[in-house]
Amino acid sequence: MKVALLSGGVGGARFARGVTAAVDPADVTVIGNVGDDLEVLGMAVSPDLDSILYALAGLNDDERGWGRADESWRALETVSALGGEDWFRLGDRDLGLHLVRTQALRAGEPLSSVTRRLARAVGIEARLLPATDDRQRTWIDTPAGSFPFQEWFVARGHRDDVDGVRFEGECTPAPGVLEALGEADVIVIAPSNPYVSIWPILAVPRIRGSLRDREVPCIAVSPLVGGHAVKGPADRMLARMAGGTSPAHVASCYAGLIDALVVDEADPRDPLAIRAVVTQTLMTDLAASRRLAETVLAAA
Ligand code: FO1
Repeated sequence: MKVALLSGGVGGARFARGVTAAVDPADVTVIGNVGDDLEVLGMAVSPDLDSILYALAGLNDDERGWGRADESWRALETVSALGGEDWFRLGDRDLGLHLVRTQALRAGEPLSSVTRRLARAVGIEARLLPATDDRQRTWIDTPAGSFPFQEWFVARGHRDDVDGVRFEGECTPAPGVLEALGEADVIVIAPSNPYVSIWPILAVPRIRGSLRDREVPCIAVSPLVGGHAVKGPADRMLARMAGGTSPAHVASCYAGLIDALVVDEADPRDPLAIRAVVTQTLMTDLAASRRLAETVLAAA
């Protein structure tokens, strides 16, 4: 079964790992969000692609949810001591990846090509693609002003309420993205924050068009458990921007694009305009991620 998975960072990366355990990884294409990419200390950082890459390679830090396991922070200590930019924490091992990517991008290599090389180098069998090779940046509109995504998320600790989300950049899909969506037997939207992880992918017009015109099922997994985000601000954003945190509110983020929504047993069983699949969605370990992926794929 060929799977095309749209994914953000932490939750999406965990789910992606489950999908590659549930089916042949060679049949999986993960299309990652790049709206939260940023430049730190002159380096090009793609946090969501990296979370997925580290998770698929088994190199991720499970507790933190981002970055690498067995990380050290010596370079960052030096940066801090020298009064450098240290609000976005890059670990020593992580830095190595950013150096390689930044050099390649500066030499003119597209992000999708560098990502393919990095994924191969860490032994990933699945295909990992950025949604676009173009520069895309997510902006968050709040009562305190508009902020680039990571400034709101990390520097301000996502404390500001969100009035709106915007995506800067006119983007076309990265090579392979439309093909993966066209060849898939099922398209899956990972349990990621709809607004800041999945919407940037859907903001690429031809990706949205491909989902709208799909001939195969598209199934989204809700990132909420009992109306609460496992991590991050998705519940607050849904309450404010969609008017609530029920499965219907989550589904409204993907109107016209999905055929089913996978929701947790702890969520209300209100009738949905689309099919609801009820299961345990909390991914406490790899076995739980795999079980969730199997349930999602069986629902296709
Ligand atoms: N998240 C934080 O909350 N604080 C950080 O300092 C931080 C650094 C970081 C470095 C590399 C990386 O790949 C991710 C990092 N993240 C950090 C996570 C990231 O900001 C978010 O999880 C995603 O952008 C949202 O999906």
